[in-house]
Amino acid sequence: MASLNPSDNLFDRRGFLQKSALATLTTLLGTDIVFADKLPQHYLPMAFEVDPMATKNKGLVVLSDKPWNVETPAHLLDDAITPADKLFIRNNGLMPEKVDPASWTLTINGESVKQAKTYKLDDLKKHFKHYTYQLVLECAGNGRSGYFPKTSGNQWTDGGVGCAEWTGVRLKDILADVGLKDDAVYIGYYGKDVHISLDPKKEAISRGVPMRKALEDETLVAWAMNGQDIPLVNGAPLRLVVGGWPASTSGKWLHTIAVRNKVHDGTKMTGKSYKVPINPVEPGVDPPESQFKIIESMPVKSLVTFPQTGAMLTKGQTLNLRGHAWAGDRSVREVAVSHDFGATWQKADLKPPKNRLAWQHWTATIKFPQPGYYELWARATDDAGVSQPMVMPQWNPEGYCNNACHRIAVKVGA
Ligand SMILES: Nc1nc2c(c(=O)[nH]1)N[C@H]1C(S)=C(S)[C@@H](COP(=O)(O)O)O[C@H]1N2
Ligand SMILES: [Mo]
Repeated sequence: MASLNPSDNLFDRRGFLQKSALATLTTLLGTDIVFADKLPQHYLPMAFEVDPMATKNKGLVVLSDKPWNVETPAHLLDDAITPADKLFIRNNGLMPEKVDPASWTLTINGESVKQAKTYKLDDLKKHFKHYTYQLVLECAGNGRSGYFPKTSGNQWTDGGVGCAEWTGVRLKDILADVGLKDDAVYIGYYGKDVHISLDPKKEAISRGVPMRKALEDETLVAWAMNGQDIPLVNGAPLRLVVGGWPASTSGKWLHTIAVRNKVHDGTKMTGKSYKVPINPVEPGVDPPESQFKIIESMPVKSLVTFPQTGAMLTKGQTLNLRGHAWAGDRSVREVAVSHDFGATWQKADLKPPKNRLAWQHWTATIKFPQPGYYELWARATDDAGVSQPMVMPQWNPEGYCNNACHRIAVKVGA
């Protein structure tokens, strides 16, 4: 719909939209930008960045097909619990074509086990107590497309996240049964997928977490998702589920867990993968490897899942806006929404999580003062008082952890 001439000088000296530019935008939009005077510096309404009014009825979006990476548009994440057909897919290599649960085994080995031990999948189910938790999985690269300058990797928008209900046994129960040495520092997983080059000596990915996270109650070795077998793409028949941390730590097609006496050094634990600079860098600056640290708990974030961006509302209609919020290892204390580019905020009604590390649902009722174009923003604050940034957060060379406020665009008819 709206298109702008890139040579147009839209902003004045101070970075605010020029009056003349505003007139052009209004013509292109076909309606008034109601809170145009509240637009932050250098802020271009969404309608001119992407085309929010044209995304209606779009399904899941394939970001790459080899390896397979698929994201879920925000409005398709409206369910309280993400159903299997709406959970994003992030593969680093080529997934196994088929798996056999009857012969599947899990081996626990590594420098820091007293003795390696192998369990059949059935034995895991028989020997250990079962637990079910709702756990948020979010790819650390979710939101990458929002970084400028652009960083390489899959250009996730908002949909590399979901919260399903996982059933399995606690990793800590298995590790206690195996017996650990005092020098255990980290765990590392190994999965049955293969490197994209088909070189059997290379792994697609082999990441892990420190013992303190591995031993949490909610860290599961799971065989079921939403009460059914895990879908093959999401790691059947067995996967690790580590809620609140980069989902890259939740190993799929899991066959081995190594208990390490040092930080796990598998594929994508080294180099700059899943790491951010220790000290904040100027956008575009890529410091040496020694200046990076591993991402642990993910930052506070939220999504507007209803309505869909592009919704057309009638004059006088009140809108029941809703979505989810999550905060890595923390919980969410408050969600606020704005319909005037962040000039004023209204507190949303926020539910507690079903269990630790589950996402929380929120709703808010919006009344619009007059017809025109609006953007609706949501902003979550975690239990430590940390909120989502309204614009791009700290830029980093690999484009991780973009937790800027999600916003949708709506029009209210005259
Ligand atoms: N074995 C294996 N486990 C893996 C991956 C992978 O490619 N292979 N991808 C990781 C990454 S980067 C993410 S974000 C999540 C994605 O889980 P999903 O595809 O079930 O949504 O799985 C993680 N576990
Ligand atoms: Mo990921």
